[in-house]
Amino acid sequence: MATILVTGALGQIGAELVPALRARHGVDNVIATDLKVLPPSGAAAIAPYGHLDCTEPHQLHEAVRRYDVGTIYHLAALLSASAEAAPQLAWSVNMNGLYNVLEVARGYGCQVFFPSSIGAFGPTTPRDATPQVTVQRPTTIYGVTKVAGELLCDYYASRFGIDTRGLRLPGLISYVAAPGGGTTDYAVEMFYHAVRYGRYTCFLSADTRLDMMYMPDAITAMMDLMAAESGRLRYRNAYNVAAMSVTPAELAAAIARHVPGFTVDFEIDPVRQAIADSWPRSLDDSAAHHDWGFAPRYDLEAMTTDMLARLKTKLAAARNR
Ligand code: NAD
Ligand code: AKB
Repeated sequence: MATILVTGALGQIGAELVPALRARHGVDNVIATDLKVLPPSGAAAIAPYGHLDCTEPHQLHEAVRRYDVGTIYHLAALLSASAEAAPQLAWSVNMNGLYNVLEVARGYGCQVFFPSSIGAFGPTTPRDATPQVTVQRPTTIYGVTKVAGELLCDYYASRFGIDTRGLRLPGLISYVAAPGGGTTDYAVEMFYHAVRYGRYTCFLSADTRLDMMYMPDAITAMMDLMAAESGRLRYRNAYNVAAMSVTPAELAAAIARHVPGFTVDFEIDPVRQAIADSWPRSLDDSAAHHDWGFAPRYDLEAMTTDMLARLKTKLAAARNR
């Protein structure tokens, strides 16, 4: 088979997508790449691994040629809060990086996965049961790059016949790798602080409602979308997907049912609160259910139970090392 290349593979999603792809397609058929240069022992642990800066077209071209790549999962990007702190860099990585990926895909006929986000919507979007097709006027640089990315992927599909596919992902909750500078990071931080300290100071207000998903469901969704029969996909770029719509107060209550005495207080970060307030509270993901069988397994309670159990095991193992 032609191999799979993952950009931004050392991030929150890549840390779990790469092992899942390798389990399905074979270790040597999945090339992990990232901007980060790893020491030889680190690179060997996740081999095949290579340094790749997606803003450098020749590096992408060389990797795709050398490894006979047929599919690219393009994860490299700056997330919403990091992007707002460095808008010019965010444009360069998120837009030029995607453009370079699409151009190399055009040259070599690769299939491309592009992760869009709830950040592709803005304050004028209907905030509840946000439709698949609706107003997209985001007010963050992250959102601007996500909408432009969706459109660019659509363009490469219709103009050049490139098999581009995408998801509008909600905030992802996971325990393997830390999140990388997003607005929904509070949800992951809350779990770590609950296990370590029994208390957490949240940077979003108690009633800020956003969609979330547990990472195993996100990984399954990405792989299922990429394997779906092409003719069934009415919306290539990108499908709304969600699993639970929660507030910090509701997440704290769910954790407290397992961690007695857990408390949360609030110190609002105005930048991230403004970003969250411009995003939908819940997405309508019926098109994903209908077109390619999207079916998340984890609701708030199931995710919380699994997340706490795995995090406790992970942190205990780290302590005993
Ligand atoms: P992350 O920040 O954890 O990881 C991104 C990775 O990209 C990092 O390892 C970083 O080193 C790498 N990177 C940065 N600049 C690069 C460059 N120039 N070339 C190559 N690599 C570079 O992000 P993530 O959470 O894994 O998200 C991956 C993708 O999914 C992003 O496009 C993000 O917008 C999208 N997404 C994530 C979430 C979420 O909650 N995690 C939600 C919606 C969408
Ligand atoms: C972020 O908060 O930036 C991401 C996202 C929802 O796109 N987690």
